[in-house]
Amino acid sequence: QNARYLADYQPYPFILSHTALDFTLVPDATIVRATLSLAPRDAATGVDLVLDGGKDVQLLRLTINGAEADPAHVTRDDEALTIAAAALPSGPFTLETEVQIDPSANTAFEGLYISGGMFCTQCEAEGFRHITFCPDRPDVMATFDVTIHSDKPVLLSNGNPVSQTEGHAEWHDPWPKPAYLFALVAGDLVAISDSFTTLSGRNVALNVWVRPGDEDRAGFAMESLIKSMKWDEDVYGREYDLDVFNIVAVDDFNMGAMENKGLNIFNSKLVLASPETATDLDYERIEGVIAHEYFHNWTGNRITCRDWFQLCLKEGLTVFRDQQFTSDMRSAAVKRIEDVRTLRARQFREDQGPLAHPPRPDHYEEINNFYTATVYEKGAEVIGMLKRLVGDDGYRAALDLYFDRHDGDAATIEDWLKVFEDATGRDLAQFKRWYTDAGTPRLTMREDWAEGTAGGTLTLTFTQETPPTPGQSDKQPRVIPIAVGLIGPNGDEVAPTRVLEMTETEQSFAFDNLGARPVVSALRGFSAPVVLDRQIDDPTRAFLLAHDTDPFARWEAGRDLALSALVALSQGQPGGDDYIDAIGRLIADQDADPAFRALCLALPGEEEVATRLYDLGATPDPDAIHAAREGLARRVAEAHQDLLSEIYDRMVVSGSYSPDAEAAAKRSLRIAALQLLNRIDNGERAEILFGIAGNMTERMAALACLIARGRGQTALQVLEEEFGDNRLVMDKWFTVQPMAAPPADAAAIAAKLAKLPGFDWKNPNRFRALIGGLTANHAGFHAADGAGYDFVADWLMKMDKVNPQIAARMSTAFETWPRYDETRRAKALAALEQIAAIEGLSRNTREMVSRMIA
Ligand code: HT7
Ligand code: ZN
Repeated sequence: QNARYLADYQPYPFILSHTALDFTLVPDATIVRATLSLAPRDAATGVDLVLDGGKDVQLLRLTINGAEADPAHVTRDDEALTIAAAALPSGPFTLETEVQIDPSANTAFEGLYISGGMFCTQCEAEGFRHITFCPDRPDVMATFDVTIHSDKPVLLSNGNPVSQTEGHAEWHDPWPKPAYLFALVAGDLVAISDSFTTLSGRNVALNVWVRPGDEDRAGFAMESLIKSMKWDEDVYGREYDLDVFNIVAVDDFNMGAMENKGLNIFNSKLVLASPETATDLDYERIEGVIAHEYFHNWTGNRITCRDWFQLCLKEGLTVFRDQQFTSDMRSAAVKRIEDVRTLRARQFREDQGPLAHPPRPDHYEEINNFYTATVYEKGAEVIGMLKRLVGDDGYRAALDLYFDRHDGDAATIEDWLKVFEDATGRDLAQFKRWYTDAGTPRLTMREDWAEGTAGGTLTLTFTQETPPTPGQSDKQPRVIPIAVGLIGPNGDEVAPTRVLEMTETEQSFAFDNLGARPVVSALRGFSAPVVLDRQIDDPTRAFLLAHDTDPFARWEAGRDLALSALVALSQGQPGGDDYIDAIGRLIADQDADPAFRALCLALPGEEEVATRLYDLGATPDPDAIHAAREGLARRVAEAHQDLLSEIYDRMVVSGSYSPDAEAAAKRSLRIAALQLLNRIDNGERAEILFGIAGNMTERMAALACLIARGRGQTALQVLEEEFGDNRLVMDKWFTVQPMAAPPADAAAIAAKLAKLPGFDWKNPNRFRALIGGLTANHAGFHAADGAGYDFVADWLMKMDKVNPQIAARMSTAFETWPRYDETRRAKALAALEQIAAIEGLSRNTREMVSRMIA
């Protein structure tokens, strides 16, 4: 009922040209003096000046043009400070405030807070209003001067350093920016430093700041930063624009990282890495997120969003750019498959449930609830489709125009689409539905083969339909690029990839002169974020797995084969023989990329099987799915024991550890083999590997295998003794136990771990580690007795009082509850209703829970 609407947008009635801030940092009594240079946007209209400011900001003094404001003209509520129009000059004026805040009491980690003795900030989306009074909206942009007084040795803010003396630092940011990009850090930090010479020859000082003792784990982050800076110049022609770029690692952080201008703040798990403490996946994520935040300097900072409804303008585009970067740094085929897996697991799940919303929502209650897979990952997919439709040259021309036309702007999705229209001459009115409509389109493909005509004609007829989503019952057809190739009966490609542009509800496309009936390789490269339904049998899937030239479509064929087996088995029917045969041929194919083979060897997760069953109109039974998956994995291991053992023995990476793609690919194949063999060797290989592995990738994989076999205790103890004081490793220790446990034990294990003194639950990483570990165990979280639901609900209620953002985000574990059987549904609903009934529940969690039970 407190929703904000896109349709209500009005520009801010004042122009803020400059913000000067002066901080005297004291943990429980920080003083902030702000000087805002303001002018009415339209001198004729006398409107009140409304400044955002939370109730945690205590106003000490307020002056306008140096004169104390008359209290009769100043009103205050929990969210804002209002100065009556009568008290405001008709031309430009200076407004000064002095406020007091208490960073030591800030457990929500929004605004200025303390992490491990270090002062730091998080202002996106609306955190700046917890620091001082201001127009806290992205379309109000100003240059900044910041002065910091503190006894901490390192004092950082945005922009370029102006002066640094003991206890005092001054920073100037010449680039106008919204308040959400403001940042300040003060702490006992050390830097690893380097430099970068830009395209036009400017020298930029680079620093990665960490706690003393962590320096030897920051090198990979620095390497990743340098690669990102170079890539953005090479691929997008974008140059960095300040004299210094600082990255700071902090332990308490609500999300992954934040792109504050010139001063990126990172969750320490996305900065710190060494072979002994970080996995290959950690390294890949660090590289990707460092790139993502760096790329925001242009797509987010130089061009920002007009309002938060436009969030996907910066996030979708920046995710798309970081995906391109990773494809260039590593294997493009593997990256595409990984991205599609993430999209389906997170965004399709969102689109199919009560939390579905368009990439550009038109209303929200709490913007922090809209940093979602739909805004980020689907936002990126939509850009991928645009690029596919306009071609690489059209995309480059449109992006060049976007940077030229909108540099310094707070832009909208309409602005974004207009540059594509202007640069390519294409009408994107229908394409816009991808931004405004929620839901995943279902595409049905029918094949008609006519032998005599034109030397053999195959006609593909597609129909599209998007199921209703909350608030959107009727959906119009969208433009869907469908990449199709054809494979002849002998396995040769007879028609290379062609992108069919579907614009109608039903549409046919013909392929002539084919001679013999080919097999269709459809939706190559996952050319559109849709669910494709087609009549296809297992032998044809196996054929595509063996012959398709498109790596995504090839992997997809194997995955479909596995899913069809798991669906049958979980419903008590026979299945899996075709899969086992086909996967045997693939494992034996020494020429295939090890990372690709590893992806094909990993069976679909239990939640994925549940989704497929639900798509087919069945009610998923988590226990039956678990048993089916375990059974199939065991049969694969038994059938291919020799091949798998050979892979396991051969895929050893010699020499010292390197996180590069090639070495990581070998390890991933070795681990995929281990995970299958673990079903028949009772954890013997895993035990040996855990003891001898010199890297965390193999140790964690081995540990998970041991836990799954009920013999993880010794290894867990060893890890704890070795790394008890390493937060990031201990997070893994907390996650893996409920995640890899047999489902029946998972909730009890999580409950036991929650009682340990090491469960520092106010730390977002530790909370996510344990609660997320349980919710990642599909049959464990959805245990029929409701123990998983109750445990998670109890902790969400506790966390909500301390950190609403984290509670609200983690509540999405419940978003699939309507899929399950009546008993589970009743238990999940009871848990959600218990949360909803809490008095004083945060706006964040209230919005999420009420959408889930609506
Ligand atoms: N733009 C940032 C999003 C963000 C955030 C980051 C950290 C803590 C709270 C936050 N709220 C929103 C990160 C990004 O997507 O790049
Ligand atoms: Zn981002």
